[in-house]
Order: sequence, then C-alpha cells, then structure tokens
Amino acid sequence: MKVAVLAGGVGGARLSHGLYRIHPRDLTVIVNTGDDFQLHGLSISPDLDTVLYTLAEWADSVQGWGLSGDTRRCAEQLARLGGETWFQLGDLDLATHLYRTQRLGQGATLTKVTEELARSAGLQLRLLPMCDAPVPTKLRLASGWVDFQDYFVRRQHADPVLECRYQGADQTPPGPEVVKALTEAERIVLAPSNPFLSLQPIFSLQGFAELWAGCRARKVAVSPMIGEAAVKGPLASLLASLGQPVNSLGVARLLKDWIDVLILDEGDAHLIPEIEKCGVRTVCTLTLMKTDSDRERLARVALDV
Ligand code: FO1
Repeated sequence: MKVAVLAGGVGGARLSHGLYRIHPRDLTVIVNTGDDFQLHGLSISPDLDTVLYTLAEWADSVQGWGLSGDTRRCAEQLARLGGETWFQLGDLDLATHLYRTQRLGQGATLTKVTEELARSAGLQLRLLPMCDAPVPTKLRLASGWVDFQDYFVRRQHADPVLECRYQGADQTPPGPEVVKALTEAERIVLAPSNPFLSLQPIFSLQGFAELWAGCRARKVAVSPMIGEAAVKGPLASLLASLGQPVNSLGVARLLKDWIDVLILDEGDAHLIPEIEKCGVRTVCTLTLMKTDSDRERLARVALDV
C-alpha cells in the first residue's frame, strides 16, 4: 500500500518512525518547512532534520530534536565570542546545516538536498519538504509579528498567539514529488503534529486544496492532544488563544475539512459525539508514544483504519 504522511515537529517524526518500521517501502513523508530560517549564514530546516534524525534513529530521543550524544563545544566558544546562542546548534548537528547550506548554494533544490541526506542516512523511504521555496511561518503576538523560531525558541512559545501567517504560501505550489506522492497514495496519514504550526503551512500552499480534493486515499489524522494538554509544544495555548476547544474536539474542528477519520486517545472518548457532528469519524486508541513499539502500534492503527 502506498502511504503518504504529512508531518512536522517531534510528534510527526515519531509516528513517521513507527510507520517506517512497519512499512518501509512505498512510504513518503512530507514535512513542513515553515520553521526554516537562516542563522549564522546557515540554512536550517528544523522539522526536516527532526524527521530525518528520528527515522535514522540518530535523534536525541529525550529532547526530540538534535542528535543523540551531540556536544556543544562550538556553541560554548561562540558564546565566548559574543555570538548568538539562543538557538542551540550541536557540533554534529552543524554538519547537516553546513551540508545543506553548501548544496543549496550550489543550486540544488531543498528536495534534492533532502533526498541526499536521507540516502546518506541509509533510509529507503522518500523524505520530502512540502515545497522548495521559503514559506516562513510568522506569528502575531501582542507585541506584533515575529518569526517562527523567535516565537518558538527565543521566547519559548510563552506568548499567546493572536494570528498565524504562512508568508508566500499562496504563491508557492507543493513540490512535484509531493503532488505525485499524495495523488498516488492509497492511505494518507496526518501525523500528530501541531495543526497551526505544522499542518496548516502545508494546506496553505498554492493549489493544495484542489490537489487534496483529488486524492482518493482515505485521510487519517492522529490527534496531538490528549485531554486538555498537548503531548509536546504550544498547541494547548494556541487552541485557547485562537478560540478553539482545548482538546481533540478543537483539533477536529481545525481538520474537519481535510480528514475522514481522527484517531484520538482512549481517555477522550467522551468527545466522540461532538467530533462526529463535525463530520469526522473517530477511532480511539492509546496515542501517547513513549517507546518504539508504541510508535509501531499507533502506526498500525493509522494504516488499519
Ligand atoms: N528547540 C528549542 O527549544 N531550543 C533550541 O535551542 C533548539 C535548537 C534546534 C536545533 C536544530 C533543530 O533541528 C531543532 C532545534 N529546536 C530547538 C527545535 C525546533 O525549534 C523545533 O523542533 C521546530 O522548529 C518546531 O517543531
């Protein structure tokens, strides 16, 4: 079965890993690039790297991002020099940014560079950025518009968000390999990623709604909310500040025009009647992924729906 996944962030990486372990061939992971930015003259793609490292089993599994066992000698020296260290780049992680920046500078597309990195990591699946041009996510806080990593890392996503903007998305089509993978897919999985920060950037791409409507695959999402809390990151705060219920019903309302089925945590079964009123079918299971076998089990549920 040809499977395509939309993913961003740590939750997206973890379910992608589960899918990869049970279904390594005919799998395409399409990753949000709205978090991408330039720092120290380097092109940094955090969600692509988090998915790559997790699939390759190189990731720091506690933190979710960066490389297991990485060191920070360069960051320590940079701090001595008075450089910017608010965004922590590990010594081994730097190699990825140096490689990507070098290859992009030689005219390679982000899709091509990502394919090279996946091959170097020994991965059999297709790992794709959602598009090749920059589509930076911006967030409006009380103090005004800020870039994504300023909001997410520098400010530790502590500020209420009043509006999200996916700059340039409506003039940027999804990459040709993305179109092909989604059109050919027999199952599309929306990983438990933040709908505002990881999925909406993909939905906002030029022509994506038409492309999506033409995809025959069943579209199954895994809710990133368990109870009133996000498993990781600022989703609960975003649901509250952007006027949605702070639970999987809020997620269902955001995704209802994009999905057929929402997989939610067993503890949230009481939300099913309200969710099904949105026209979304539901499946209940344990959705917290603490171990690799949790990831595989949830992946199997997403494919068996
Ligand atoms: N997140 C942080 O909270 N602090 C960091 O210093 C940080 C560094 C970092 C470096 C490389 C990378 O790929 C991700 C990194 N992240 C960091 C996580 C990143 O901000 C988020 O994973 C995504 O942008 C949102 O999912």
